[in-house]
Amino acid sequence: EPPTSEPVTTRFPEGFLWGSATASYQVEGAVTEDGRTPSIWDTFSHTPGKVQDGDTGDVADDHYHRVREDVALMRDLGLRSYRFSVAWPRITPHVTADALGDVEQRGLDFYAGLVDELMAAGIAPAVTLYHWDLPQALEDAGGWTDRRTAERFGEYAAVVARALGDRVRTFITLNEPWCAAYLGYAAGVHAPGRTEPASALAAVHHLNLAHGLAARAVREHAPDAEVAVTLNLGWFRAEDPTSDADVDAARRVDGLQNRVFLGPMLHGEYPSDVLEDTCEVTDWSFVRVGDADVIRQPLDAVGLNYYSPTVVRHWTGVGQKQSADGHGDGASPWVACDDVEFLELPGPRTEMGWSIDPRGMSELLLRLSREAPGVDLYVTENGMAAPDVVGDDGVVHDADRTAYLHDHLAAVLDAVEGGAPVKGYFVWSLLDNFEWAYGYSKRFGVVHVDYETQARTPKDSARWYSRVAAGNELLPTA
Ligand code: PNW
Repeated sequence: EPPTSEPVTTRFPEGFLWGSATASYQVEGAVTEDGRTPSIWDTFSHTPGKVQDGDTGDVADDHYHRVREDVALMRDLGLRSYRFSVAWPRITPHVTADALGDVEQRGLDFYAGLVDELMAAGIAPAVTLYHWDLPQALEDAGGWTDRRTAERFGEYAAVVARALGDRVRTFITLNEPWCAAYLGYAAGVHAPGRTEPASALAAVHHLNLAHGLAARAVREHAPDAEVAVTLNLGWFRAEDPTSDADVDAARRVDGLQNRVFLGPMLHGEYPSDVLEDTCEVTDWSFVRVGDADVIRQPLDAVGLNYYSPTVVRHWTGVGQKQSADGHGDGASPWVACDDVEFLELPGPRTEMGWSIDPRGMSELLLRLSREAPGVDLYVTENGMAAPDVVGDDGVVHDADRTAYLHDHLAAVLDAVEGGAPVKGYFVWSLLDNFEWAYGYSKRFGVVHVDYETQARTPKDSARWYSRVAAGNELLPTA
């Protein structure tokens, strides 16, 4: 059984923002419409063997054509915010490493129309500027290993901020740069599918730089909006907290996943232990004088994406190495961590194989509140993949997902109780969608999508979540 904490109060703070989240490539489809050019995910998903069952985002949830219906759905569920991402190749489809190129008005109009629909429905837009769909032309010139990608990203951010900044409450510069860098450039399981550890660290730095440049651009061109970043921080524990070697393993992975972003973004420097741990892989010569000042920008909010806990131990080099991070056979996202083992935890898992432990969510929110005093916090993603259990009534009865959401919302209340300024929660995801390398085989939605008909049907979890949002209070699951 997952450890379920019973919070002191079941009420959320006044004005708590109840939302749901999606990402452009996962839901939009319409990949060749209105001037959009390919992103690295079009290329990757169309490369045989990269995505399960050969699935692509060509159609996805057809959200591009169903925006009105999807906004009405959110309104009917009583959700008060929608976190979506802007597809960069819709906005500047002819960007090159050296020039942003023309702005595609039809792309901007699509997002402006979505924002207007949301506002009319009383739903606050939270816009992610980068959720992994890098224009392919930029990858061809080096992608995130090339600093010009960060420079162009700052210019693109200015375009979006100018166009939407009068109505958008929150701009999120990046979604999960950990995934973009390490899954894309080291493990190769995400686009662009490269397996080059040194490139992954260059990508980390240029994503940090991109964040800083975009944060600055949003501040300038959308002065009334909140500036935020979304990180998937890991909750790492040593298997044996009395073992120095295990504790050191936890320190290393915390450095690679958490502090390599939090350090420069919040404190203006890379942690020296991370630089040392990775010195065999790279000399970090891509970091230039002045970059630290660009990356450390004042932030109004930090978004946490949290799904699962991680327990590590030092690997002695003897026997079969455990790798519960799902990268057992292939290249690892864990650069310079050959001596770290990722343990299979006992207890419940989601359909992704990810262990469930909501304590990580409260711990990470509390950590952020200490490390970033005065900065608001959001849970920008949390949710669970689960197989469909369709009843005779045609409705998905996803009791496991409802329990998962309940226990994680209880963890949010714990964090609030402990002083963390959590201002909102976005369930991942509004809709079943293209789950990256898993294609359509994994369903994260609180609303079911029939991929034949594109019919949307709220699952039990959506009904429950809707009642929680309406009352601003955690409810029992049954
Ligand atoms: C996040 N991992 O992705 C993303 O922001 C979403 O787009 C995605 O659909 C969601 O979580 C569910 O997976 C992740 O391998 C992908 O550790 C992979 C990992 C973590 C997060």
